Amino acid sequence: MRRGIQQFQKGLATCGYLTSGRGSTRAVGVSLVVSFHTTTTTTNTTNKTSSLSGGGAGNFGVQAPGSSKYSPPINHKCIVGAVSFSAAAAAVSSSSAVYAKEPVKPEFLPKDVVLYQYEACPFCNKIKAFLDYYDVPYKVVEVNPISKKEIKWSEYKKVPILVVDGQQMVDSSEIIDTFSNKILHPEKSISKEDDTEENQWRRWVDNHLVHVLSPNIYRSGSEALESFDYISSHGNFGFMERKVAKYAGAAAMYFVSKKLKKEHNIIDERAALYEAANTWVEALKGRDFLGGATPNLGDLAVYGVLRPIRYLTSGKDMVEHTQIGEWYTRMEKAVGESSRKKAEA
Ligand SMILES: N[C@@H](CCC(=O)N[C@@H](CS)C(=O)NCC(=O)O)C(=O)O
Repeated sequence: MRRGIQQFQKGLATCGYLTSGRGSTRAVGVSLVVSFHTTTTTTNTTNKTSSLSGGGAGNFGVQAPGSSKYSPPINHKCIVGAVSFSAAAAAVSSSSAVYAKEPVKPEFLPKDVVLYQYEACPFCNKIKAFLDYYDVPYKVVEVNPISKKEIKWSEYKKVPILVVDGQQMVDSSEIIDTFSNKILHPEKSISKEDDTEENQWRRWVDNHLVHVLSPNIYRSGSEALESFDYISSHGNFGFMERKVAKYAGAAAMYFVSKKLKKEHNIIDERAALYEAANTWVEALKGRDFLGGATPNLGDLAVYGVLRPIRYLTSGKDMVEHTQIGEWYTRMEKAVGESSRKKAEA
């Protein structure tokens, strides 16, 4: 039983936006030991010790692409909130525009696409936004975060994993690179190294935006519970696992998020979220989408990682306190219904 609980708790801390890395938790309720990367935090109801040894889960100091201070997002750290941006609101173009999917040419469509995922994982949602927008039918295998038995066949132990006509693809940005070269422009391969505006913002998503999410969705006890309610009700958990996940996971991640905040010099997590949202709106420069009249991979990446939080308290706050709402609504319309259903029908 105890081993089961330990395994279970380890599973709780697996999602990148739960922990931003590999983690383990021990001893439900009374004490929680959470370790990830090189860092260990021990929390007890009466006693709390932590050793913060760096090796962070992310990179909060990345300047937004286009900003004069922008440099490639590698091992840069600075205080979130340092990026200033003009308050000039991006003029949103007429609401009469019709936003729709961009279906892939049938001859380029793969026959069989299977996504191994956690429903609430931001990286997995990035892939789903891409597949949905390009109307690529796909099946989903929800992975149990504790046993991971659904991906036992793979050496890669994270999600998303996308299997396209039998070929395994891993890492959300790599998957999108490979897959978009295959289905969108098979005649000309585009490298993710190309320093386009689209790629810069895709990197900003991976190196900055995803790391702002955890401190926000676990900001308070009630928000952590709300998040784990969502995660445990959408994930592939056994009956008991689901029950324990909600409370043990919420408690563990509440403490982890405080540590992440410290590690990344975040003073106010909501301010960091609002700033990221406004930075993104500024990047649009008045266009409907980063891609102009239609979304590009930058739009899909931002939309994908924000999708799991949009209707949580943090996502609602973000829309209420920033200008991102109109773009988000356009994205919802453009991406439309999930193409996942088609494969399952
Ligand atoms: N860079 C990867 C990150 C993937 C990732 O961290 N996935 C988390 C779920 S959100 C995971 O599977 N973690 C499992 C683990 O660390 O053991 C990507 O973009 O796909």
